[in-house]
Amino acid sequence: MKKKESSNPDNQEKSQQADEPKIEKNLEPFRVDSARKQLTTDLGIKINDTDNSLHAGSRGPTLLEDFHFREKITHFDHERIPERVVHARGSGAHGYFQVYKSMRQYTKAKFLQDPNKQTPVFVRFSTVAGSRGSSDTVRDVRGFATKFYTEEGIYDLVGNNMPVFFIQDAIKFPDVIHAVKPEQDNEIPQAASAHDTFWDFVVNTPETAHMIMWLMSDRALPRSFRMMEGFGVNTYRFVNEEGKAFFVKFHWKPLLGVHSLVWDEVQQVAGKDADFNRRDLWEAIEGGDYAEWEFGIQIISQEDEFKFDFDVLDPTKLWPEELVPVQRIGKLVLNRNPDNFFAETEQVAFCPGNVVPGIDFSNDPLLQGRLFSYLDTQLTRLGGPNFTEIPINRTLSPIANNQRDGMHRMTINMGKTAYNPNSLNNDYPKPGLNEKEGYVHYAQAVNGTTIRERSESFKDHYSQASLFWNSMSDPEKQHIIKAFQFEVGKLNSKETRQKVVDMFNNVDHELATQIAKAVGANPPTGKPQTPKTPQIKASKALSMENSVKGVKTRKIAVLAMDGFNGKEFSSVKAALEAQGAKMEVVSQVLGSIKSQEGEKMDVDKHFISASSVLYDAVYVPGGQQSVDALKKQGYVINFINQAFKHCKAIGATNEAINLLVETNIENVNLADMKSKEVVSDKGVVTSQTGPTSAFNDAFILAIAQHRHWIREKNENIPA
Ligand code: HDE
Repeated sequence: MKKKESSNPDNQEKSQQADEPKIEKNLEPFRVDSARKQLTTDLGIKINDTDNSLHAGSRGPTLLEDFHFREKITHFDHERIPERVVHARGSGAHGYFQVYKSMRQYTKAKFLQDPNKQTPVFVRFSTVAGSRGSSDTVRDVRGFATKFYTEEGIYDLVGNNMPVFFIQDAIKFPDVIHAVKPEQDNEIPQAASAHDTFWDFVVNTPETAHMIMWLMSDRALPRSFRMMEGFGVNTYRFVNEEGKAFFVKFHWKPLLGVHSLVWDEVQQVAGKDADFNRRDLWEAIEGGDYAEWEFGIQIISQEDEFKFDFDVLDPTKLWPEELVPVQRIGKLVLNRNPDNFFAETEQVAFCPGNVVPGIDFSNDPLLQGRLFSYLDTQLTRLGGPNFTEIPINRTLSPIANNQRDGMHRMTINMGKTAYNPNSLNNDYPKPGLNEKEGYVHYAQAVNGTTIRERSESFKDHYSQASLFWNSMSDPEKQHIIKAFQFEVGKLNSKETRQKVVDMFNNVDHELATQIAKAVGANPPTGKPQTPKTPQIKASKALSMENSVKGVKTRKIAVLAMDGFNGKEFSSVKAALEAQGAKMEVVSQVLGSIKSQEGEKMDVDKHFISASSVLYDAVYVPGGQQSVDALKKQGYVINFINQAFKHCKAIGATNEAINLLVETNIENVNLADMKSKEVVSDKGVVTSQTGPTSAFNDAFILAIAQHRHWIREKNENIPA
């Protein structure tokens, strides 16, 4: 693997251009490298022994005067801060954002004007329900929070990888989170929605229907943070220089496309590598494969507010791209890993209320509540109101105000006055010194009586849930059915199981029927609530099948033992790596293996530590001795069976075709594979005489498909 970006001169150059103006400016003074330094206390006293505390005699009691011991233990005792109440487990990275062309038509936000300008960002991805130490690959929503260090101050876009939310009003947030978190008596289950309290909440809260469809889909099992869409979810406003406002929704579109794992696979990954998504992001950036997204906006003019069959303020509704196209207006690149997880990823604090001039809020009742919650929770988590002084949270813009004191205050404010208006300091810091630059809230006309009531226009809960279902490909539909069957099958309450069936009958009758079949519930009989006639019946943008496909950064396992065909391996490796794929040699033990030509090759992983579920595809080169040895390994047979079951591309050349015969893979044309030159059938690609360019091309194409769902029709693979 290539060295970390920051220590690789080529990449360093890229990143230096990228970071103007630099967040480094903020972080550099705080970075401490202890190389070649003597150990000291926090007060700078040099220390000679940190292994033995001070005793009265070598077998005597420890002495309280040992300040080094006291300081070391005290600091350790207080190392933990409260984990986030939601989104506790996360992974972060630095990078930059650059707009393609000026957006002045819609917004005056300065970071969206100049295509030559790069704005530094820090992004944190997260799961929602699990604790800090939970596994990455669970069925859950993923957070996608971006901090823009703009010249006008901090702008936070705090989004998710699904475009809608469970509830319409923020006041229900504690309810939905209490329901999904582990149950309060025994704190079971960790990081899972498959339990009674969550589904009890769902069946009593019909507005969850649309979001539940997303959660039961493969979107909840991302292959990589780098292959995930992001959505601002809530409706915001853009405001331009003339004061004209537009409703806007935000999108992140990954350049690698949107791709997911499968349920059987994620359950195993959770055990084999709980850091699967975190490691993927870290290693990609370390290796110079920067993570990239395009920034998308959907605009609805204020005049068109009531033109749609959904309320633009309802966060359980998306704006179908066919009705409101996504304009791709810029690019996000993540190119630097943090230096210190705690200082950066753990201490970063996002808030949807952090906006810059040109970006404003709508009356979306979920957004309005969020504006309060983030700052409030961060006061506890980060120990008081001065967390904006923590390096990762500091703005790059100058700060001048009368906020003073509090726990952990770092700033030494000068002068005598800390109030406005004042005469003693000529009223500085002066509000409105430069009228043009101050944040002005959008002048919205507001009218209404105080009332606890949901708007009538928020009451259609099923049309878009059905739209989502109708937009899925057949394999995606099957996965959703299976997800429901798993989750609902875990419920102790038979009554709740029945209610799920009845509720989702309003989304699709066949879906509800299939759920009922597996969970011992009665088939749905209730009459579905008639959804409105939707403006569109299906949206292409919702199905992952229509996403960008490719092999860049895909991980391919090479199964080989002594005597493998080195020429074949080199040919496939060269072809795949030219497309940006990564290959790892997996063999019985670590060290090296020898090719039949007598050359040594390093082994990356051994059978004990590697698993098919950690790779996108598998290749087996020929070489009689190697293939004979592989055939004897149950591990190898299982590896290939699993790759087949999870619909991954499998490549085999020459004698290795005989290894496929020993596995349980079915419904591929093994006879042809043994007799014909190059065969590609349902993602299994073979070549009789070793790899040729035709084999390499076919194998690359098969990997680029991501998965070959057609194989799922056959479920008999024992893996
Ligand atoms: Fe959050 N959310 N949320 N949320 N949220 C938090 O803030 C909250 C919602 C999201 O990587 C908390 O600092 C309420 C929608 C992300 O640090 C907390 C409501 C969306 C992150 C909070 C919502 C999100 C959070 C917990 C309903 C997608 C992690 C820790 C009105 C648009 C940010 C913290 C990170 C974190 C409240 C709903 C995204 C408790 C009240 C909708 C990505 O303040």
